[in-house]
Amino acid sequence: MISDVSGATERSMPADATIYVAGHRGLVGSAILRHLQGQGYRNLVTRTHAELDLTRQAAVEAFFERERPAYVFLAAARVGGILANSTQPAEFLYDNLAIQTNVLQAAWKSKVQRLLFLGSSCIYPRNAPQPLKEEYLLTGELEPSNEPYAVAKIAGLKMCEAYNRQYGTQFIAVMPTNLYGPNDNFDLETSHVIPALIRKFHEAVSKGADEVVVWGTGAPRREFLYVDDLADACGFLMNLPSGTIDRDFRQPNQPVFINVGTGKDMTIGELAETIAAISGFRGRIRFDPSKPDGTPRKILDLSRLRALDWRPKVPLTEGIRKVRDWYAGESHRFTGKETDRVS
Ligand code: GFB
Repeated sequence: MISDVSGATERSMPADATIYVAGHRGLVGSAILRHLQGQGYRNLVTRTHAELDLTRQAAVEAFFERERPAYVFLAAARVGGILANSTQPAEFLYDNLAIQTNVLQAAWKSKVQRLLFLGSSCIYPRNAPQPLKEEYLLTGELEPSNEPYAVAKIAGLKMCEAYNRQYGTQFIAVMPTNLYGPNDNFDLETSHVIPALIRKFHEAVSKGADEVVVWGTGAPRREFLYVDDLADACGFLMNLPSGTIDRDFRQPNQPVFINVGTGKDMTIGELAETIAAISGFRGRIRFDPSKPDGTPRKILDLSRLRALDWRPKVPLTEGIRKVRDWYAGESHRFTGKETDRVS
């Protein structure tokens, strides 16, 4: 291990290590990039989608051969909210399987020292006991509204396990709860609930509308994590001494993944009221039960992460205010319909 820039704490990734952040323009990748820059890392490698299409195997292998990153954060993915997941099952499977297969294989071949794969809390069975422990993986049926995405992410973390066991790689994975933050997708058809509601309430206030429609019944419960907290957890986990969470990674059935969340959840109805209050909206909130609710509850068990002494810092209302302010500054960009993207 090498000391960090200030020399204050020890960490595994040296300040001059070559670190590739895949998906650096997306919600998660951009937060990881900000975090690493803030920590003094100065050899960060990024490629836009136009520069490197991660679904093309030859291009990915050539990139890894040329750049030889020592560390990789794999945050590139096809992502979206409940509607995008159910209307584009082919893209959610194909893009995610292709991206992660190509990157993990190239990372192994080019001898990457450690890789962190981003999963999702939707990998857990729909009816698993709550809070969701890592060991509940593959103990029951998945939530149908995002089964293709979940299957791809489960394949990704199983690939991490398989490569670790067979080839001795150090691939770890995090399963974050629902995320929100700047640089999110604010398209009303394809986004997740927080950006959608920030946009809906912002537009209602600017236009003087007296009603905002919220999908579903308002009863499902979700846990929300500010993306900078996730980025902090990712940096923290990548810097753990080898063996801390991957001690048993060569043994069958030992999870290489770890949940990241806040341990607190709320109903979608409560979330809508919170965002309405922050936005200064005083009209009516109408629920539209013709839209899907998705999984009834999804709260993560954080025992493994807490045992490592990591905690999130940004309270929900503070995080929502930050995103609302960011969106207000950028809202001119979101007036039309955004196209879906792999970020
Ligand atoms: O965030 P969301 O799209 O994804 O929806 P999931 C969460 C809840 O918010 C659902 C409700 O019950 C939605 O019906 N909701 C209310 C809305 N109004 C809106 C709205 O205007 N837009 C959206 N999008 N939702 C995703 C998975 O599930 O969670 C992904 O589809 C991924 O694969 C992600 O795992 C973390 O929490 O239901």
